[in-house]
Amino acid sequence: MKESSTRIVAVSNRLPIRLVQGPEGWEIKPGAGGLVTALAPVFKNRGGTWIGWSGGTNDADLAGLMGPASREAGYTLHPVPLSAKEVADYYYGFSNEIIWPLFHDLQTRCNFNPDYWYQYLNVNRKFAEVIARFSRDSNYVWVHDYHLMHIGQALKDLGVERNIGFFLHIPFPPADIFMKLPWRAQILRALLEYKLVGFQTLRDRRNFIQCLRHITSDIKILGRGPVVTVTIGDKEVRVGAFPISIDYAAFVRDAESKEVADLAWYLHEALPDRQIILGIDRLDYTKGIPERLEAFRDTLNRFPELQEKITLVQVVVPSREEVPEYQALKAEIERRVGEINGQFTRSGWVPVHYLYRSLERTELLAYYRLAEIALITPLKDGMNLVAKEYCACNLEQNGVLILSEFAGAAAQLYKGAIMVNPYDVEGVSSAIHQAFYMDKKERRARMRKLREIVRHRDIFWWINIFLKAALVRDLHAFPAIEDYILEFPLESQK
Ligand code: GDG
Repeated sequence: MKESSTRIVAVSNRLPIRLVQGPEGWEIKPGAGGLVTALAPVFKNRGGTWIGWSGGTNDADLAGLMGPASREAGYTLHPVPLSAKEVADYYYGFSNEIIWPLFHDLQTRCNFNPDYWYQYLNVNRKFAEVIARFSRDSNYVWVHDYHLMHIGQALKDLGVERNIGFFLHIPFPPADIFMKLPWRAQILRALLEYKLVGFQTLRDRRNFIQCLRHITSDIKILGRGPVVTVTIGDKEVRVGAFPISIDYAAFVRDAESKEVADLAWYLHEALPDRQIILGIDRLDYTKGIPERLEAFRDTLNRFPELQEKITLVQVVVPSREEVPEYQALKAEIERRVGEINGQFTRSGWVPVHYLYRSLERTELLAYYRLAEIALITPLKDGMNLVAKEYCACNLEQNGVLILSEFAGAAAQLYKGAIMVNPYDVEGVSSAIHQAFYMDKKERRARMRKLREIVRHRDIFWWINIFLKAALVRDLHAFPAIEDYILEFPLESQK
């Protein structure tokens, strides 16, 4: 199979589109996620197909819209129709009440309901049927993320042979956590039905291989470096670490625009003589928002001289709002914001500016440009693209990135960022203090380093290395160990 000309079939839980209710019924608009933006030009060049759920539960309404939407996108879209019950048990249930918390090391939040598992199998089989129908054996089928770990197995059960690879966007947990999953062996065996399994970091890959050792002793690892070959019996699977990234050039270009520059100036003018600390997260308990607010409160208590000199702008993007756990998290965040502002606000200074909404791209980039400090402290995160986007947009190179040790991005960015344990309230607050007083020279040196890494290892590089690992016959042709697979050394060296 040739790398450059192989037609790709991308498969993800959601199609890269948004459904919008227009005056004459549903309208389809292009999606805006990083993966869509990255894959779209590649697909346009070599042709491609995207398979996924439309986001609705009445696909009959959409049937006539997919053709025009595909023509507009430049690649073909095929929806996998799902009923409300399937969405409830496969998506909200198995994916988001079991795999999401478990893979972020939060096993006490898991609801191991067996019905969810059966529905997960059922929906993965439905995806496999659509793949079987709309792909050929000369295609490369690239499956994305934790909702669809069983597709390789489902295709095999259907007797369909494809060159198929999988990329996990979230972390893979250590064995003592993963082994709590009642369906652990089935999931591991299903993942071995892919020809390539990709993770964000070496840490995730090591966890995966350790879990495999729990279900079999007949395992060999061949090779070294970012991609290795795992053999189990007569099965051979490539397993690699491929840190996802952003379209660096597009972020720089847009951040340079007059619109973004003007808005950044205007927003900062409203908060003169202060350093702005920025937090941007989807509403999710993995992002460590309450812990971060505690650290900010601690900063104001322990370093009172910083009062009126720092402002935390915390953007929380609404997500999974119909789930009670997320409603409770929102209430908790709002309670803490209220307490901090109640305690510290002075005339002309409100310590926390809290925005509960999604920002337009221009506004998002303006905040990235203007913030002197980015405070990115997830409890655990596959990668965290916000960290990379902040660096790309920091054109003046005067920003400081404070980053969680438990974000996948730590492996690449730890040398330029101030690294923190998000559970360590005083550690994070000391990092804020350090960032506040960091001089221009050090800021510039660190930010340069960070931007260089993100520029060099952008989203196009990511697509290329994944496809190379999937399609080269001989892994010796694969690049040797390079900076991108460095691991964050937890205690030894910071
Ligand atoms: C999963 C993994 C992994 C955020 N707020 C706004 C907005 N965003 C955009 C950001 C960024 C994206 O959303 C968030 O990406 P993250 O990587 O931070 O997080 P997840 O959504 O949890 O994604 C993660 C990722 O997959 C990719 O593999 O990095 O670890 O959990 O691109 O810019 N965009 C706009 N307005 C906002 O208010 N327009």
